[in-house]
Amino acid sequence: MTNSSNYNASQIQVLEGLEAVRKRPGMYIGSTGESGLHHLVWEIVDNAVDEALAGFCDTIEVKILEGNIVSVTDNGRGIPVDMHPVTKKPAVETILTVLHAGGKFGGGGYKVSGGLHGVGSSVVNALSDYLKVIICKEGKIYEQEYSCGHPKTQLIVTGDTNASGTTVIFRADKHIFTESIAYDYLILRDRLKQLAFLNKGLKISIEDLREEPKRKEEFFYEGGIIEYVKFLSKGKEVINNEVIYIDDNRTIVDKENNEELNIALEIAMQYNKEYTDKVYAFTNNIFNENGGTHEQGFRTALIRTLNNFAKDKNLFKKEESLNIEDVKEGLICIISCKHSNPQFEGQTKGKLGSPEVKKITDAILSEGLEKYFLEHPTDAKSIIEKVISASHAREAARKARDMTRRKSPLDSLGFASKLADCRTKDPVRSELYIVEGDSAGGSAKSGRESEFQAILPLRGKILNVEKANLNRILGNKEIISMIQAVGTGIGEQFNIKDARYHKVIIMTDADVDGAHIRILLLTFFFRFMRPIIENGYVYIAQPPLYKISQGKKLIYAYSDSELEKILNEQFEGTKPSIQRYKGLGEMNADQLWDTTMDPQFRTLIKVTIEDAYEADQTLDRLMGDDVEPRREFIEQNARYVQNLDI
Ligand code: TTJ
Repeated sequence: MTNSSNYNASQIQVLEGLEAVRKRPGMYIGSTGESGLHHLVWEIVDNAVDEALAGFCDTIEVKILEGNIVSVTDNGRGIPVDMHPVTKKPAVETILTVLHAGGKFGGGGYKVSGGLHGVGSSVVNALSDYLKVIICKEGKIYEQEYSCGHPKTQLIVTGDTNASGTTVIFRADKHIFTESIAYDYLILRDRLKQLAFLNKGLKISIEDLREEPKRKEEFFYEGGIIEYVKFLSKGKEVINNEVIYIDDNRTIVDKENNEELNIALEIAMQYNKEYTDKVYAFTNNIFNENGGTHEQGFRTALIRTLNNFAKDKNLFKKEESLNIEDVKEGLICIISCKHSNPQFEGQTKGKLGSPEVKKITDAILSEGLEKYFLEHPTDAKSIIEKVISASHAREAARKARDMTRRKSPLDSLGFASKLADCRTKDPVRSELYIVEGDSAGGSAKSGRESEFQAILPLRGKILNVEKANLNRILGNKEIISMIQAVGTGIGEQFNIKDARYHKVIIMTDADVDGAHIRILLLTFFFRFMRPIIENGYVYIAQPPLYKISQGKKLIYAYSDSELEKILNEQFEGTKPSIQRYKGLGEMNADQLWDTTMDPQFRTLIKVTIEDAYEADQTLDRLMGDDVEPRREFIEQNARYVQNLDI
């Protein structure tokens, strides 16, 4: 009969299709390593997520069973089981055995998430030495088993049920995944959690039953990407308390293809006080690592809206304007686009190419942001202040860079740097002491080991400038000398390889001015040379507070409590002379060497990034208009204060 020969023909085609997958698995899942193995799970999960996106399912359960068998269950409508008129096979069997067949079955209701995604269940079947599908639908339970893509049983009814949904259970073929078929719980967990963030209201659970202790986590976010942003902002000081959330959608007709395009957009964003940004764009739940048209539309709209707002409110000084760097500083943002037919650039879906999305995102964001600013004036003010201050800092950095870029480090600025350099040119051994005051600088120069210790004296004057902002700090000769001495450059031009010293040691007086200089320097390093802190190159010297002497006996104390201890333990019953150092300048060269500079005996405190961040925050408060923070600062440092002349 012609029927049976037809059957054979299509069967052969099917076999060829899935054989191709087994021959070149990399073509379909990228690799047969760890990434490809986990890709199998994503191919199956994507089908369930599609059913959720279509509005028919709200729960997905993923289990890793003993032997690295994976089970994925949804509570959707169930894959169709009706006979396909041409292949004379149930739709589900066709979906699981014919390459790329997914989208063509199920009567048009079958939406495909990321373009090729969602049609890969036959690929998973081909690469699994065991696969079982269980469908609960219209009162019945259906089951079918496969091996390496071939049906091992017919689709059979195994019972009755009131439930509906689909379960796929599979084991990756170890002859294909020769490296390993063991799943990494954390890889699966992180992506499933992300999927839950990206699809609000969808419950996704993951359970690892392979060995003790068994693990189970459930993800469910009513707020969706709002909660994603909160999650990414955890532990950071936020600027707008409430996450800004904008969502809207458009239907347009693509005239070229005479096709209707549905585009839904969600944006959630929040600023924090840090300097880096996290702006992540997704299309149909796929992360677009290289952004694309949604991200471009977002950027132009964000820059334009914030500029307009600042102009309207007269917040710009002269010819100021904000650029992308300014408006992105400290921003955490999720852009999630759901598109009925997205186009990507390149093979990997790393970049959304669909041109219409740029305009749509631009329109939706600017509209939404303007509305938000009207309704949340306090947050709007905080945000605009933040981006303007980011812009000022960048402008200051640019000016400083221009100055430091000139050729001769010594006299190009019309002044000679006071740097007394060390002789060695080996940065690993070299130390730069940044010393407060000319007189201490003098002692340090005479006392140092000039082979590897360089001295840069700074004048204390900058510190009495109450409202020294970074602009002025960077206009300061001493700071410029310091940038030149360190050698790395600053800001975007910074290069750690150019560091001339692997120890940059801040040596200031133990008083309020000294504390202030230290904060200023740390803030400067934090903002413009952060990697030298991160690399552990910045230190704080610990000069002594007291000299205690009696006859030939001489001991230094570095704190009040230490003084007390020394007096009690070493000078009991005597009356030694106690000198309190008001500043480094009171020490002679030998004393400074012995107490603070001699690598054998000195104490250096390595500055952590947290210290520097703290300093940065303190400086912000000190530079503001409030008197209170300055008073607090002085009080906190009062133990160092000799002459309170502020
Ligand atoms: C197709 O259109 C008619 C109603 O059912 C639609 C469908 O296929 N739904 C569907 C597929 N829900 N869940 C799946 C699915 C779930 C898993 C876990 C694995 C696979 C391959 C599909």
